[in-house]
Amino acid sequence: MSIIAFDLGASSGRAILGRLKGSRIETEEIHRFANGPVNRAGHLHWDLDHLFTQLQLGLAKAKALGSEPSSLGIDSWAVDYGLIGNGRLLQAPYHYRDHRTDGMMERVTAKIGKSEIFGRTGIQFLPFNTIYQLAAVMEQEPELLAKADRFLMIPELLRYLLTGEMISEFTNATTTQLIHASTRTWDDELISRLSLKESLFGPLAMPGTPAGRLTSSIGAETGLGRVPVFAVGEHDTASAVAAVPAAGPTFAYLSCGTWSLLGTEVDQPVTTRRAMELNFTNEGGVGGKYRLLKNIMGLWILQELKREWDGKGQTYSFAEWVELARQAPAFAAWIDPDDPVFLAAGDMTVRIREFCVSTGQRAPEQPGELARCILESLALQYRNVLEQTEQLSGQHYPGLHMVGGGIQNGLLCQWTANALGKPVWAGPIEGSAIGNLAVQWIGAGVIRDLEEARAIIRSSFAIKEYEPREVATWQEAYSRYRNMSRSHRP
Ligand code: ADP
Ligand code: LRH
Repeated sequence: MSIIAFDLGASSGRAILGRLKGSRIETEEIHRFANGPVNRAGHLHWDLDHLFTQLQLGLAKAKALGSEPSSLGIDSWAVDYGLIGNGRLLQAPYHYRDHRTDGMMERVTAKIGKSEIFGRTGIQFLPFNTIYQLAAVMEQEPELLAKADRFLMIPELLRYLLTGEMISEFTNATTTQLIHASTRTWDDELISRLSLKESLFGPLAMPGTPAGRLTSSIGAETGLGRVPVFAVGEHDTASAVAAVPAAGPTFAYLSCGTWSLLGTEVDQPVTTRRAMELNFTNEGGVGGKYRLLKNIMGLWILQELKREWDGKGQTYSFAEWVELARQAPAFAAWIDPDDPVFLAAGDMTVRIREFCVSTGQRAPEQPGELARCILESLALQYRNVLEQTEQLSGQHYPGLHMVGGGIQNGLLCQWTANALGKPVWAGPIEGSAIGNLAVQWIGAGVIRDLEEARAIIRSSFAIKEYEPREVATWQEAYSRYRNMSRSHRP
């Protein structure tokens, strides 16, 4: 019996068919498609129609393969949402990198202090958190909020189109920065202090709960019938963390895709002053856990560099970019990948060069030099954030689990091991989709719990170990990187 995971990343989406054979998971990628922002009247949006069409195509492919899925689940990137009025989507969802939120976080936190927001929600301050997006709508498009009667996040919107039911999901909801960290439900006080309607925010389903069935029309169109749909860890990072093949409760992970999410799993949120100063987050996890982690800008910078050079007619695949980086001189220049200058879409070459010049470094010029600068900087920043995770959790991690599409970049995995002076265990690549499948099986009672799911994942997928090399050289590089990034930050 198969089940389907739809995993929608910021750069690509996929449908993965999963089967559990004894205590072994088998997966088959049946559909993959490109995803990205669309520019409409000067604003960045997501094309929900495109995503929905791709979901339907995925279902059709499952049927064509003779599969009769017993359930499906959808996960996607966090924070983005749509507003529903009279059952209809009022506007294409905005992309979290759209500029309409510029300055909104500062405005909201001037009214409700940062310590209060963090104390209540435990969520990191990112300028695109839903709370600041909604504050922007309130200022810029109040008529839209007046018409809205329901708020749904991306997987929930798609689930609604598939099933006709509007159900919010806990892990993704935490990324709005509107969920109370200890009650694990909408923070009505915070919501009303923002002058938002409490009625917009519906009841929350926990990962692994049934959330409707395909409507009869979609069931008939696809020929699959009224397949049950689960609420899974609908935040892709929650699904990715669920799939980390760790053997015990104490582990560190890096979910490596468009973003790099590095941290650990905890039983209770860490909402100390230090956690706030380091801008860590406590996002809701699968199995009642919290994900204590930090966002690192990640391979987004390389994706945008690639897109820019593609546009200039110099087209390289990711594998070629990695090769170019390998051949470029080592430790020539670094960026602080988390500098806000790298957040927005657009040309990265000039921003990287300007960053290097402003920090007294020689600016990289050639594609390989630029790629090397990004990848070395990411590896060094991973060490920095792993040390911060250890500080906050009081735990020591013997190595780092890496999951996600970014682990296809073996050079980055090796450099991460070198920078940490610890081994990296890379796998599985499709972490989010596998976590999505696992939560459906837990919901169906086929897998007992998260611990059993991780044991099954551990024995089902190849995990590649990278032993640290050139540790002394990287240690010295790390000291210089820290001085560079410390002196740059205000
Ligand atoms: P998301 O789910 O956020 O869209 P993925 O997990 O699919 O992201 O990871 C995408 C990243 O994986 C790309 O930015 C790229 O850097 C990296 N990547 C993909 N394919 C390869 C490859 N063949 N070699 C090296 N890196 C790759
Ligand atoms: C990764 C991710 C991350 C969020 C960002 C918006 O795909 O979900 O966890 O912070 O996208």
